[in-house]
Amino acid sequence: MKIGKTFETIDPRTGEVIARIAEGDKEDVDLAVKAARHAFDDGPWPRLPGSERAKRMMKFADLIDQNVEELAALDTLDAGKLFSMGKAVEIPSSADTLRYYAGAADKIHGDVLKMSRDFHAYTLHEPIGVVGHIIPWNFPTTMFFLKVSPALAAGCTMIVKPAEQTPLSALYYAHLAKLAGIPDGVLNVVTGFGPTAGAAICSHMGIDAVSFTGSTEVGRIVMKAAAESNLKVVSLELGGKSPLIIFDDADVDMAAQLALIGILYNKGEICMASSRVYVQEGIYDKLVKKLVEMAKAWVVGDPFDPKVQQGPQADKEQFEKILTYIEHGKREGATLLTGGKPLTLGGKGYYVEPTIFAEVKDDMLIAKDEIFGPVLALAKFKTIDEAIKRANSTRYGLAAGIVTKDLNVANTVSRSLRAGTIWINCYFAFCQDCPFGGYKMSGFGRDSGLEALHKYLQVKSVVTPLYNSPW
Ligand code: TXE
Repeated sequence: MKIGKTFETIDPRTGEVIARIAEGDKEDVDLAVKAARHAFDDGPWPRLPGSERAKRMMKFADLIDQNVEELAALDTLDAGKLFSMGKAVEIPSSADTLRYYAGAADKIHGDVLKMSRDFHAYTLHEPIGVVGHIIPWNFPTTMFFLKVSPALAAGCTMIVKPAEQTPLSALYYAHLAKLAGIPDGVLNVVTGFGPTAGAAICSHMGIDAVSFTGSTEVGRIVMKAAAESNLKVVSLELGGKSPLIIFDDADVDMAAQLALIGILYNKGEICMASSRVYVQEGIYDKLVKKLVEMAKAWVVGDPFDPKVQQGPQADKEQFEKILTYIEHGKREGATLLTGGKPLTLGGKGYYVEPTIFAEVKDDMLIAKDEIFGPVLALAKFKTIDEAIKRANSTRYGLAAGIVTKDLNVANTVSRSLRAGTIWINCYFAFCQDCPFGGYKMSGFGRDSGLEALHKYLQVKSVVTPLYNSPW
């Protein structure tokens, strides 16, 4: 590191500097990889019994629980996330993610194979090696643990690069990992920018796999760098434009609630947001009336205030991107039902009104692009086939929701939608047991669930002839 080189991390409530953070670059990534390589090639971590790795991961989880208020406050300051939600849900559930994978650490095993010739053969599931995790700013804690926990359980060592907008909690987690007895070199955090520190991870010859969450554009760059360096294993969790389909038989209040939470949770900065809502014609007017009423009553403000439901967007760039899309929506002829303006509270901060557009056509930019903000695109449909076709008319495929009381409709539609997660009569029903990731340009590979553990393992076949058998 060039000594003293730092960057500012900004409080999105005010636009003011919170702290100056070490700006890691290629040299720092080299040092981190050296430490991780040594910890993997010669250190105890991959060689410990799974139960021993599990004990330390459990301790790590307990330390998170003991520091929950401070950790939630860091993510609120850095990313504008609701403090109440961080404290009650996101931080504790990340501790549970560690516990979930700790429970799997001593159950990693291969198979004995029934060979068609006279051999005894079995498979070993071995840690993939040194992993680079590149994480975004919208869920600094959740994403950190969705990536780090299965990799720790698998016996990997790693370098984590948090997003430049939200480096604070990741540094705290590195400190807690040390207190939990995770050996030196196993979990390395390098703070810095994408095109420097992030790019150095993707092209590093000493890294065996990279797990990336971020934009589709950068996902392409990551794959290219991996291909042009050492063909490291890549997994990508990218953007989304997820549809929520509400059928005529839905309960109006419940469906409106799901549509609202689906777009406003975490101020719309969530890759699985239900940013396109298709409503069947029979329920359309009632549903839209309810939804608009609820959006108007939604409380935007300081995310430390327990009454507030939506804080500021994570940074100025995202704030401006959202406002630009709102202008596109107006220009393209969608009907603005509510919202559509920035909110400056006391003249400061990156707040955006909950915004609903109706009569959105599938070829409008606000129906096609990921806005990553509190902006909903509503459209009316007549038949199931039309709903399926329009829901699938996107380059993305991360998630989708269906609201209906009819089991046949729910089953038919869920099989027809090309998306990695389908929620029926719920939305964001998320927990660490359930794999999540994308179809199409939303990426590939899964975070969460046992699938994520296997992302950090590789399979070795061991074959030996049976006694006296000719080979
Ligand atoms: O993403 P980037 P940005 C989407 C969302 C958002 C848009 C842009 O639509 O509005 O992307 O956000 C690192 N090599 N998502 O610009 O740049 C970067 O430092 C290696 C969806 O913030 O992709 C950060 O750690 N790494 C998404 C991470 O990539 C690089 C979450 C994400 O930043 C890099 C975030 C490079 N050349 C944004 N350039 C989701 N799927 O949840 C940047 N990075």
